[in-house]
Amino acid sequence: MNLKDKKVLIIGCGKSGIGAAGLLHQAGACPVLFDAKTDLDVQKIKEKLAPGVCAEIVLGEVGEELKKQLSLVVVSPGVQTDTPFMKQFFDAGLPVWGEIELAYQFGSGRVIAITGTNGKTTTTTLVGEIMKNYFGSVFVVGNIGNPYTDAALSMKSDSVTVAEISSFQLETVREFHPAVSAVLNITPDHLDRHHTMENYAAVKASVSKNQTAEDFCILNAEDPYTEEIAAKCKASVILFSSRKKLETGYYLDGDMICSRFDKKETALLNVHHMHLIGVHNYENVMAAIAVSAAFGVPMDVILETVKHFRAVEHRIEYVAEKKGVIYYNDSKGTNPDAAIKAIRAMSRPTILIGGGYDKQNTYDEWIESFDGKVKLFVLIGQTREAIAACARAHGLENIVMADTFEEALDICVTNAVPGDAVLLSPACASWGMFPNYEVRGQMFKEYVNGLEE
Ligand code: UMA
Repeated sequence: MNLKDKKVLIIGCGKSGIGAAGLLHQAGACPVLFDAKTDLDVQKIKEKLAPGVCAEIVLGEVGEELKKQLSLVVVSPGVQTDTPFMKQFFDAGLPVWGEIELAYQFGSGRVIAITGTNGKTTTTTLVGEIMKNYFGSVFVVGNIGNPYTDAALSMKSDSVTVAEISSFQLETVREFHPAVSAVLNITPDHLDRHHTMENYAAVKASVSKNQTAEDFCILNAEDPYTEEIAAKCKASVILFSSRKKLETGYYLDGDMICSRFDKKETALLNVHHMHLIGVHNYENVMAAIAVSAAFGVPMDVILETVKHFRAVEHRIEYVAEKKGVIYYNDSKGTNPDAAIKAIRAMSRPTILIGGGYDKQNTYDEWIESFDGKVKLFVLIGQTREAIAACARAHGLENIVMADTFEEALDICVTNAVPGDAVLLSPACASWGMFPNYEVRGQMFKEYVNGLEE
């Protein structure tokens, strides 16, 4: 679509909106940044725009006059699309693209897209590192925190884009076509937005909707939705499994990550020869190997990168040991499934901080996974009463409520003894108390690093 001199409405003045405005300005369009929040500081929004980028800023409501002038609507991932507000644009026959679609339309080169409920950031970062060790021009973008639109116009035909793509972002892609896609796993999350698991799984599966027989789609053999996705997918499907040896694909056999193609089994890597821990991480590594090999990177480059790769920030991240207590930041544990992985990785008696924004998840499986390790459960946020009720129903007694994050941290420090772990792994999004999980994790780390040795 030629957007020269065309008025484009961008919904959301967050990271994606700012990125989209920059791209549209450079493409010669007239971006209008809109946000539903009327109390935003217009000056501050302008300061976030890259130097030289101009955009009209509208808060609160989109007037009829403006609506008539629009050629395109670009939505930020946090904007729900099945609302009366969005319906007015669909009804007006306007094309509605997500920020990912906009970037894809203006970007160049080949794309790798990684989605899934958990493990996206670790896998995307690892694949990005592997690509950087083999190709000259690599961009790591998307839900990971770097808007795709920020990078799109710097891409060349030989560029490689490694994109972490969330279900929110997949709702509004149209022609987005990755050469290699991966769906790492699908477990309950964001049901407040997608309403049912079926909807959520269908949105995740749509990462491969434009792929063709020349492309590859990497899927987890143990995921209940894999068969369904594979049946609809036109790309070559490559499976990985942490539970069984596969006839074809990548799998864990004891401590070894192996592959089998054309009936030939190859032992690739002993999991003790890498820094990542936990079966969920072995799955992320297998997915990263599968993605990178399908993309054409030689196996020796892939394995060398995997061996040196360290855990990403906010994901079961070791923060410090203070007075014999080890502090772990798992602020990225924003749903029960991610939080289960973190508590499973703990080997010490653990004081666990949980709770936050209500995404209408259930907490039984998470609490069942504690396995006697949680000596004190400190709860915060909107979900704290629901989690406490669930924990009590599962026989957990040591529960305390905190009104603020600081209070929760103080409670942890007062109650921890040498040999314990304190784990921030809330199983809930941070919204309501923090702008995002990064800020929550940073606050945790700052507090811990400020404690006496
Ligand atoms: N807004 C509206 N109307 C709405 C909803 C939001 O105007 O109906 C406005 C808000 O007032 C706010 C702005 O939109 O000013 C925020 O937009 P956004 O929520 O899309 O957030 P961004 O800052 O653009 O960040 C988004 C992703 N956020 C979400 O999907 C919620 C970031 O993922 C991503 O890193 C960034 O784009 C760059 O691509 C974060 C995330 O929490 C990390 N993702 C979820 C997850 O991982 O579980 C999906």
